[in-house]
Amino acid sequence: MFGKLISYEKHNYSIKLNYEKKPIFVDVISDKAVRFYEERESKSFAVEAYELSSDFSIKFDTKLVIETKEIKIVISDEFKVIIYDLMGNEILSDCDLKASKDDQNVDSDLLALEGHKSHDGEEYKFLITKKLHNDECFFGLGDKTGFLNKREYEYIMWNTDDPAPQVDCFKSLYKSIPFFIGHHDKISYGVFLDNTYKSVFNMGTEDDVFYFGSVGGTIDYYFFYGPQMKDVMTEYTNITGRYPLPQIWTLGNQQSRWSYANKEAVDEIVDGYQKNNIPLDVIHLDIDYMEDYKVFTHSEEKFPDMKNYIATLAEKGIKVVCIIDPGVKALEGYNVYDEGIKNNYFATLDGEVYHNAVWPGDSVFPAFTSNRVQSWWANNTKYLTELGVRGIWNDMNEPASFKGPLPNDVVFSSEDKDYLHEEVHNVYGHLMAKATYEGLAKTNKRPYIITRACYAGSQKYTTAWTGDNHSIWAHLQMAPVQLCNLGLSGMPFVGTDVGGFGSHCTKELMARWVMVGAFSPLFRNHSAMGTKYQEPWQFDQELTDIYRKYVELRYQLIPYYYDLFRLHEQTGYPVMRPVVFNYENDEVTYNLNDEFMVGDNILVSPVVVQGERKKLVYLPNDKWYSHETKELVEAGYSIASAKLDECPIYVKGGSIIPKYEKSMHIANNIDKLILDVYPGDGEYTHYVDDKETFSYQQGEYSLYFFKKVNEELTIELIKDDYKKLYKEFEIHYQNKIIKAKASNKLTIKL
Ligand code: MIG
Repeated sequence: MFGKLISYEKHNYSIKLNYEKKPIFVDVISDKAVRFYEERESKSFAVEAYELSSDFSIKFDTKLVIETKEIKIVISDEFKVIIYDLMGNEILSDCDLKASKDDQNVDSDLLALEGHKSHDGEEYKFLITKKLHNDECFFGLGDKTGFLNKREYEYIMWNTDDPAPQVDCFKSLYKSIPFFIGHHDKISYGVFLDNTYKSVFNMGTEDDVFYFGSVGGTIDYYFFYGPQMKDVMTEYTNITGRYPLPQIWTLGNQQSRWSYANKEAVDEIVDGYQKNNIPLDVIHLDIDYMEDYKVFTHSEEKFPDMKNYIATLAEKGIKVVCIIDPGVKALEGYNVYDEGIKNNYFATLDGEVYHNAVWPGDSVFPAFTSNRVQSWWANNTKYLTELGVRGIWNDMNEPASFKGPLPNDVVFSSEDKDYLHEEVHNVYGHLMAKATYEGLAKTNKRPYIITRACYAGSQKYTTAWTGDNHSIWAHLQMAPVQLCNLGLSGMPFVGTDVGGFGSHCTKELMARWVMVGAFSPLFRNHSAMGTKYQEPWQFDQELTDIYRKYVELRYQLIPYYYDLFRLHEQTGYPVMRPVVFNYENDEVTYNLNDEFMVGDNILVSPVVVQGERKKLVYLPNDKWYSHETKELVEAGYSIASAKLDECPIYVKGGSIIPKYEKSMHIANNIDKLILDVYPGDGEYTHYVDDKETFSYQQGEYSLYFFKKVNEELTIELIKDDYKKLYKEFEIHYQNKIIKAKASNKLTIKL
């Protein structure tokens, strides 16, 4: 493909390798991040800009050797790349052994008769084959099904809405995040293939190699060195961006259903929550609030005087989020359609506006690739924000369509080029979220968007949910792993439909799901039309009480979550993470599917199997205390009690966890902060701002530093640019409660 390496040139700090057949470029971005690429045919959708590092050396004879302060890269003929750390460990290396994609000697036509496929049948434009290390594990890759460790599975990046219950053998789901973390010999690294065409990630179904490649576009991939996963996440999100701090209420409990189709239905839900004393912050309106499924309309019949109604809900502490699909009803006289037609905003095929069908029937699709279309869509969101809607839920943006998939050659035009569907399919949801972000940002509040489809870098604009799961145990088992892998793919604000979307939810499943849901960054109960209603009180009193218990716990932990979002914005670390993220030298964690961590301090080991009332818990080597009893629990395996209302939760020794008092809604101003302190020495930085606007980006925030040494806790205000500070601290330590009036520096004897 490339031939011999002949020479190299340096332009600024970008390196061009002249091969016999075609050149390759190498950008050293930091000591740990390097990009390898062919000249691109179009711009990147994920990466906006980066600076080049100048801090590296180059040697060339027949091979080009680049050395940074952390890694050594050897590039030779046929664009063969080997990357070492400075101890000489081989981290990632191209392999001469080629993947055997097409060698399966089977009659695929015959297999197809019974609905089987011999292989995916794609012609890949390039496949990059890497050596698989004996103990290598893979994480990330977006929302793919299956387990935490992706080794020995093959995935296809092609945003897909498949309503069948999603199981391990699914190759594609709604999202395409072509980024993974590899881990072997106690070293972590990351690879990001920035290619939006249909791509394959084969993580070792063929013995000694793994490979990735795409049906179109160009080779363009980044390597990120660890050696720890934390470093990899920081490097990857330096390139693709991070989730900006959310408004704090978005961390609260959210209730949805397809659909609460009128005002009465919504009132019933709000009342139900109130009567049952379960905290709630958000109600979601699914497609039926619209008039004939026309986006940026509402049904005046179902929601009379909607603006006023939303204001009444706001007084009760409830925010409204509305769904918006990309498909625009093709109907003359409907302003969104008319404007789009007049200005050529819609995708075309053979020069005509392209039609397919979605909820509104005959529909057309905005070309979000264009900046003009983005701004138009952004302005359209005003329709909702002026009604008082506080967030937008983007669905069907794979894009999904009822009359067969969009053909590959549908054209999405833009100011710089006409893109074909095959190139921008995987970024359609990403671009829709970007446009929506632009619209919501005009309200001067931090935008809240939830998307189903996305691409690498979508975390700059949006949260995500995992789409149409089912109320089945397999999907509860998948929930933490899927969310953890999304976190390791740069998306920190993610959740599943709590209780499951399709199928009827049982009481026991709901009890177990809320234990996972209450710890998921995005905490929303949602279910499909025709399935059992699954608001907490639809089961029985016992379940209602269990649900309340975990929602209350979530509300107490809100400041801890908010701090983790702040940490994410600074480092790229996920909020909810697999145990391996914090304990990557512990091999047990590589395949630990039924436990997860929230930050560095809290480990949750939920029951995800029907009928279980005991849980086999694994605690990595550290000091752990039961959150419930505060007792010390030995590291390693143990069996915890897990009655229907019990979820084993552990807190690391030395933790200082900030908590709020129980409340029915999340408030922006809080006078009292509780510090839940555990034996051992530790420290913690706590972040406070207005929880709603962008002023923190101008430095308007405060920081507290908590430190525990022996039996003494100090609380110090180390930055005070946000003026509404706490008035009181309440320290919970073992079985003591100590109250203290706030001041700039406090020392408390425990
Ligand atoms: O074809 O808007 O995943 O959450 O309730 C179904 C109706 C369309 C799919 C979403 C789901 C939502 C439903 N939507």
